[in-house]
Amino acid sequence: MKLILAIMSNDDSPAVSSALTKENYQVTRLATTGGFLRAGNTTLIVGTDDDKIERAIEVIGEYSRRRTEVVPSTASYDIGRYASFPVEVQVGGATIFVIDVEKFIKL
Ligand code: 2BA
Repeated sequence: MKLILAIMSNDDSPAVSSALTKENYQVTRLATTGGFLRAGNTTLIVGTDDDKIERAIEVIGEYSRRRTEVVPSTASYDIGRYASFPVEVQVGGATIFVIDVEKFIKL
């Protein structure tokens, strides 16, 4: 058995969590904070059999893929007026650790 720790954005975690649950993985969601940005993110804990790890990683990747989104920039002064221009930002992505589980007990 192995334990997956998957850190992702708060926006992606509900979709990842429900996709995993639909495929019969057991999931625990933790509200976490990145040490560098000090912004909230989500860590999912998934304990599962060794042969189900690759599929779980696929599902996580499918719903938290790093992608580009176009958002309005903060307004700047241009052609005699303040205007907001769309800018491309990178969102999503997941950091995944897979750890061997020595013992798994449910009491
Ligand atoms: P990512 O590398 O995609 O990491 C996203 C979040 O995943 C991190 O949030 C942290 O919560 C977790 N994480 C990543 N690698 C980890 C590890 N080896 N151990 C434990 N947790 C880990 P933040 O710490 O807020 O970092 C946000 C983003 O800032 C990172 O995105 C990376 O692009 C950048 N970053 C992080 N530390 C950096 C540093 N020392 N110098 C420059 N950039 C850094």
